[in-house]
Amino acid sequence: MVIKTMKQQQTGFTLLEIMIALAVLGMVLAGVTKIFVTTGRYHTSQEMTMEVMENIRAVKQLMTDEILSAGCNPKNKRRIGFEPDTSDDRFDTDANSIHFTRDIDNGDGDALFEPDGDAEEPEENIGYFRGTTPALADMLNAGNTTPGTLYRVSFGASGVNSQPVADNITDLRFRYFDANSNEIINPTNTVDLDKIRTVEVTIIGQVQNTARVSTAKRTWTQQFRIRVRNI
Ligand SMILES: [Ca+2]
Ligand SMILES: [Ca+2]
Ligand SMILES: [Ca+2]
Repeated sequence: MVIKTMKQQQTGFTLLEIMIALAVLGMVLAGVTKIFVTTGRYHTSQEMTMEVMENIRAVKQLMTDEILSAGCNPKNKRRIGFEPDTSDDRFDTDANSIHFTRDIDNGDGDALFEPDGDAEEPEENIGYFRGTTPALADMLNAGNTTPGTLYRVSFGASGVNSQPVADNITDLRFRYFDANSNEIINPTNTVDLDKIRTVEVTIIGQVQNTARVSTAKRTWTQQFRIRVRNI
């Protein structure tokens, strides 16, 4: 009789049992969902970090290649090198920007190294600066940690062309050193500019994890020195 009663009880679930089972399942699913969301955010943050790092690495390579050939002037027909600009803070050679010329081609469209005595081709007249937009009013000074874009400028016959090369950049700083490793602070004239032998570049990129309650910002710094070959 006792056995029969137990068998009868085992034939189905009571409403209470189903409710408890559903509640437990709900809690388990909530936990699993939370893990997935957390993992997803982790990956997004990792991807952002990788993207910023890759961008800065690419810019470092580009800047190194270009600054290495600053002042390249085999024909020596005119002054070529680091450029002053008294009217526009984006286009001078100081702490927040760099501007240089080099004679590496004649602009005939082939890929040969053909210096022709001038630096009139777009690839021969290059600059870098940082801003929230390419406009002078939105330029960011060295030490201003507002996230901005690093722009590469080329000065050609068709005008000034500012191209974004890296986003989320929270600092860009240039320092200049002469042959004796003495720092040249704010070189304003060609006499000072022609003494530059080494350029130190500091680029800081930011990755902010928006999923976190904390406002802590993670940054990634690249600092490198380029010994100029041609001056
Ligand atoms: Ca400047
Ligand atoms: Ca050529
Ligand atoms: Ca040229």
